[in-house]
Amino acid sequence: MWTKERLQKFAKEKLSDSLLVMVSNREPYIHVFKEKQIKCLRPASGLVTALDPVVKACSGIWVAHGSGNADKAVADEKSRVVVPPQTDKKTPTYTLKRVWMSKEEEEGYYYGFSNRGLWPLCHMAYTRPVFQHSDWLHYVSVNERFANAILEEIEGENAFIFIQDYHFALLPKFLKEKRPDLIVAQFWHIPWPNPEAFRICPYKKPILEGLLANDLLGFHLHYFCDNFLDTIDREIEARIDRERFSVFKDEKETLIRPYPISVDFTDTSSLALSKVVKKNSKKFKKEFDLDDKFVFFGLDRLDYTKGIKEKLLALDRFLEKYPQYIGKVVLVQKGTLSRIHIQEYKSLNDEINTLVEKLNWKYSNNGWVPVIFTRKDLSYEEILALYCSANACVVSSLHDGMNLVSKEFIASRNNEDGILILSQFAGASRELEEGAIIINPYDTEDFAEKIKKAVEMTKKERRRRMKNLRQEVAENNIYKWISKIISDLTSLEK
Ligand code: GDG
Repeated sequence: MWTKERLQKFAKEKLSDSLLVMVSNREPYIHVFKEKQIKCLRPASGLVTALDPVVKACSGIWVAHGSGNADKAVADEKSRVVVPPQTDKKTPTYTLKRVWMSKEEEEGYYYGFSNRGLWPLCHMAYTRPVFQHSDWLHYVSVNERFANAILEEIEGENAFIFIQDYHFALLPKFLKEKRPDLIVAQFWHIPWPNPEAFRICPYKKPILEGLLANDLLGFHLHYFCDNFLDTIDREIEARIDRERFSVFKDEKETLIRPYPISVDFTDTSSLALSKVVKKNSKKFKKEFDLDDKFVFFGLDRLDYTKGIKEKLLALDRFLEKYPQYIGKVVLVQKGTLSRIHIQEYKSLNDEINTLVEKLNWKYSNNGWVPVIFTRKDLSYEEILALYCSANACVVSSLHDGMNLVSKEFIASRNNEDGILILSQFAGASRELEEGAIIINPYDTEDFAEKIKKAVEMTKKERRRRMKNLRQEVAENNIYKWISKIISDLTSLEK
């Protein structure tokens, strides 16, 4: 079984001769002004939880966009800061190097090309991608700036560079042009679409050439790897080696590999047993009046790929068909505000408000309403309290690379009870199909039937399924994910 400790030892051994450089858009520690003081916060992110111990173990460098309002105030003249703030000599630390951006650049690179272009291009949710040339130019220049920041830090040293996500499709090429000796890997956290969908992108060639500068390119699923290889086949002059599962472009090889991401099962499951989570569970049960109800819980960023509208429509159909459940079930849905500068996200927010209002008006009965919708910022302990207070978690994504909510829910169910309703279009459904109730979020009739199935499932059947799911996530945890990548990355060196 992979644990944080085993991973730290493994990473230290494997990466001992080279510097490890992690690259992501979002930073692992953020400095903000709060009541005239500077506070160092850790953004809630599964990825940071997984990668932070590795960078610590290797005393590496993390390069990310400095987005906190006090980030500049604490950084040195080379935009660096040591994290986490050292409390004693024993605490392992590493260097966080911040890359600065103007508002205009952030608008073009992040909100524009990354999230109005690549995000809808890669997710089959029928939201049309927007490609603006000015956004593309910002995307290019920000990728170049990250490359320069990395190169400045690793001057004269051997290094492994591990890049996260679709914000940096060009970065591998910028790095390799100046330092062909570097070992560069990238993980693409979202789906890779089929060639028909990808071919509309006006910048497809530089994107593919950028990605092929990687030595290793990872996706969540084998299926996304296949889509990527098919896209290369269609769009670029390169040789695909199906045996080695790699691409040769100008004699340079890029390995393409599936690595299904996961969660820290042990930490999540023990935190779910803590006093603070129990206290929060009680608080929510009282505040939302959850006692004696069958509670469904949903946790999604407010994103059109997450199928939140479809979830509400299915609940509506369920109550319409089975009115005996009016007053007896409730959906607690947390919607985390996201990318709200983008028009499609604003409109989605409005549509969801209208739907919730409509549903609650239609069925309200003696103070009971079917949907409790909250946008409140919640701590991880509060999220876990909601996972623990629910009878079932509903993940209805229209398309999702993996979906960590489904795995966190499973990890938090120490009582080995609880139901996961999971979209067949979330990457997680490949590993979890044995224990979850699988739905097609577009099929409202069937989705409503599956809600009924969940409410009526026997305890014995629930436990059989949850046991199965817990075994799967415990074994295939986040530390296994990163250890496999490190292992493949270091084997490239030889
Ligand atoms: C992308 C891919 C892939 C949410 N609200 C709060 C909060 N969260 C946390 C959850 C979970 C995470 O955010 C969401 O992760 P997902 O995987 O579900 O979705 P994306 O954000 O779209 O992530 C996805 C992932 O990358 C990793 O590769 O699985 O497919 O789209 O951890 O708990 N956490 C806290 N408060 C909130 O209000 N503390």
